[in-house]
Amino acid sequence: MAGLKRVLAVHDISCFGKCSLTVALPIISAAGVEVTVLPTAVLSTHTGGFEGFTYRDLTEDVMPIVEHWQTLDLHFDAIYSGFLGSFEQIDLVIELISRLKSADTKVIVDPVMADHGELYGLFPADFPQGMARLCAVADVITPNTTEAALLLGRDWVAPPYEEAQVRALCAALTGELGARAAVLTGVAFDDAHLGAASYEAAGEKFACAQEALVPDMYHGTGDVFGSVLVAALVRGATLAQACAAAVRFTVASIERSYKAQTDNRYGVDFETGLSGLVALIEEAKAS
Ligand code: PXL
Repeated sequence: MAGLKRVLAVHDISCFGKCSLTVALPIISAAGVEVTVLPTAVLSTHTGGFEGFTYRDLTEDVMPIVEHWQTLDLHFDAIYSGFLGSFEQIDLVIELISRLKSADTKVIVDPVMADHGELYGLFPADFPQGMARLCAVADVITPNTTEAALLLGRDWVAPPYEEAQVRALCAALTGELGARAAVLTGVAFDDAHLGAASYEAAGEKFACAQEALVPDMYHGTGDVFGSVLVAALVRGATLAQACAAAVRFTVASIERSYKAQTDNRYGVDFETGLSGLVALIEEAKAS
């Protein structure tokens, strides 16, 4: 009997600030997909712009949780990893993927570590090399342009970009890192639009999804984007369709927060869009 599709989300819980598991869980569930969570750490807030946050590392709990699940013979349609706090956690995620993946499990890795040309201050300079090892076992990786540059050992180039430049970067992410497909976020071809590009190495399929730019920056948008992408893929969308749905949902969430002028650190209003998420994904699948 076919039940709900099931995603394993491996991220921290940032208790306040709407990112990581507090975003992945509601969004993927609202898309009609069951979510199993593996929290890698518990923080009082995310690390973007807050001082004095707490950080409870859960590295020691990861393998016992995985070993228990192995006794239950669970099946995951996707494994989705995000923010990881250490090299040890990167290795544990590589190990848990090899233990929990079935032949039809899609592995989506968001190599969260940098933005706007800078590696986040809490990571050592060689962290991108560890993330590159995790990307090698992924079906889809979802770096922003800064993370892409760091993963490939290149200098970051600020937007706007030429389409050929973005396509070449996506091809390098798959060709040099070993992931089957890449979704590059933070892609802009002019000053008025922002979106993402997707590339599948098999068949060299390249597509771009762009929406009107909202002139402000909010935390947690990468996790909103990744969660919709994962949910859409599990619901049978192609990579290009999933990417278009994720861009649309994320930009609409940003627009609501921009209109409400809420604190940028507090995340975006994705909640208002949840009731329309299944329709949005199905619309993207039909186009
Ligand atoms: O949104 C990614 C993310 C997840 N978790 C933590 C973070 C960040 C981004 O800064 O700090 C703890």
